[in-house]
Amino acid sequence: MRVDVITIFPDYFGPLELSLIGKARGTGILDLEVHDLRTWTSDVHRTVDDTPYGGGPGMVMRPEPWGQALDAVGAGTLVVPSPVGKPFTQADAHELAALDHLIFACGRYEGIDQRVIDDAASRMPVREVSLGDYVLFGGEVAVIVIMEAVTRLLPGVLGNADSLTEESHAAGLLEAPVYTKPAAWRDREVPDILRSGDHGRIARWRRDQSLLRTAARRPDMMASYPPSSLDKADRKALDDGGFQITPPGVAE
Ligand code: JAH
Repeated sequence: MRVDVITIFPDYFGPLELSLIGKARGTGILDLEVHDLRTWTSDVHRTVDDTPYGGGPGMVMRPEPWGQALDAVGAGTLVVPSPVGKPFTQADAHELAALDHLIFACGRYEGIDQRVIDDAASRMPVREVSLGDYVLFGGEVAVIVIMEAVTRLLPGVLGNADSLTEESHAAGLLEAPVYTKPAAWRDREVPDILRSGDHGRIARWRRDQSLLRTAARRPDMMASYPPSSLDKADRKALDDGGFQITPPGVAE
């Protein structure tokens, strides 16, 4: 996979050398280039921002350097982190992991002149994505997050292929808690069931924990979980945990 990152702060991406992303780079799985947007300025001050038309606070990124930068890296799928983007999900990470050229545009200030995104969209797929409902100083940290989510899905990167298949089985619910040795630590014991060797009961316990955690912490996820995916044992776990569930075929 080819990845181009365009930013006014290339130094943000230095730590990627150390991580799994760096390992993927070494193997030829990932060809990553980080570009300084100021490369494509022509004035002595290498200006990347200007005042907003219509007034208002802050500054907006000028279109000319962005246009030249995007022309230089060529066509791919343009990913633009923004607080006004669509929520970025694990499904998006899988879709991006299947592509061979990603271009990440890191905005700063109040954002990038909208014509840059509209012009790019006339030549290539563009995704404006948000990592959550909060505002950062710029897109750099969001790009690092998205790159980590995507590159760990590339064939040959994770190392433990089982982790990815297990993940997809549990899709739509939070994972159960995990434990390792020692069996007792600071008077706290690992649940007996996990040490029983009874794989059937362990799977049931983990399923119950997933359901109860999701219902308690992520009512939004629980509400969109297909009721047809809840069997008798699932419903009992939720009911025993004090969570209200609508039986199948009963309208609200
Ligand atoms: C802020 C450009 N949803 C996380 C997120 C992503 C990007 C930005 N903020 C939050 C951002 C200022 C300028 C991008």
